[in-house]
Amino acid sequence: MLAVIQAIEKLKQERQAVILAHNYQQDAVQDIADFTGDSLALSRYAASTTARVVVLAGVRFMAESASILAPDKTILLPDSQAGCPLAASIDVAGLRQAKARYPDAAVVCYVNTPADVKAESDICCTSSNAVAVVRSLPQQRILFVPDRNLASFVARFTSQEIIPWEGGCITHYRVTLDELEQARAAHPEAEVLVHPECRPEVTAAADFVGSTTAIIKYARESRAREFLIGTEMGILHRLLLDSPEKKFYLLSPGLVCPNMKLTSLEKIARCLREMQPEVKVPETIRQRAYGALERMLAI
Ligand code: CIZ
Repeated sequence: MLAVIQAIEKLKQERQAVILAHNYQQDAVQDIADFTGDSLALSRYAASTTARVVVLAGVRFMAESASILAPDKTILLPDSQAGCPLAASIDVAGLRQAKARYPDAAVVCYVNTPADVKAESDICCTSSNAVAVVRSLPQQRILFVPDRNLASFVARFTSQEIIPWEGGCITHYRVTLDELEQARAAHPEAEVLVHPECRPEVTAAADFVGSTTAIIKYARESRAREFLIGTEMGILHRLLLDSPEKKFYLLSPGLVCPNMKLTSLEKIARCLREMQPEVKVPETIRQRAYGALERMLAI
C-alpha cells in the first residue's frame, strides 16, 4: 500500500495533477484525495484548481460534469467501467419523446445524468438544491429526470405539477421502511438521516433528508450523539473523521454502490501513468450542458 501511495504522489507532481474523490469512494481513496465532496463540489474544484490534470475518483457522470465546467483540464476516470445505473436510465431519444408529450413543461435534470441529457434540459439540479431550482421556475409543469424518488420528494414542497421520469438508484432503493423502523427500535436515541434518492416512505419517516454534503453538515451540527445513515456507506468515513465522538450506523447492509467501489489506489496510479481513461465531453454538447449547470449555479 505504501509503495502505491508513494507512486501516486510522484506521478501527481510529474503530471501536475489533483485527485478529487466523491463521498462514496473507498476509505483509502478518500484519504489520498486532495479534496472530497459531492459531485457539484468536485466539478467546481476541478474548474478552480490550477492543476492541469484532474483524477476524478467517482463515476462517469461526475467526470463529465468536471469536463463541462473545466474544459481546459484533462479529466481522468480511473476505471472506465465506473458508471451510474440511475444516469443510464435516461437517454436523449427518450427525453425528446417525453418533451414532445409535455411541450409546456420545463425540464429539470438531476446531476446524475449523461452530459447529452443535461444539454437537452432547461436546468440542472443537485439533491441539495432540487426544491429551490424547481420553485425558481415560472412553469407550472416540470418534467423531472431521472430519479422518481427525488421527484416525489420535491413534489412535497411545491404546488407545481412534477412529472417524474421512472428511474431510480438501485442502491438507495434497497432501504426499506421496515429496516428503518427496526434500526430505530434498536437505536431509539439516534436521528435518521437519509438521501432523497431513498423511497418516499423512507424519506417521509426520516428526521432529515439531504445530499451527502447536507448529511455531513447536519451530523456535525446536531446535538444528537447517534445517527442512522441512509445513503451509500462510503460517507461513514467522512462522518467519522468529521465527528469522531459520535456514532453512525448504516440503515441497511444494501447501501453499497458497486460502481463507486471500482476505483482503487492501483487504478489511480495507472491512470496517472498512462494518462487515460480520459473523459472529454464534445464541445457542442458541453456548451449546452454548461448552460443547464450555469442556470442552476445562478440560483
Ligand atoms: O451529487 C452527488 O454527488 C450525489 C450523487 C449524491 C450526493 O448527495 O452527494
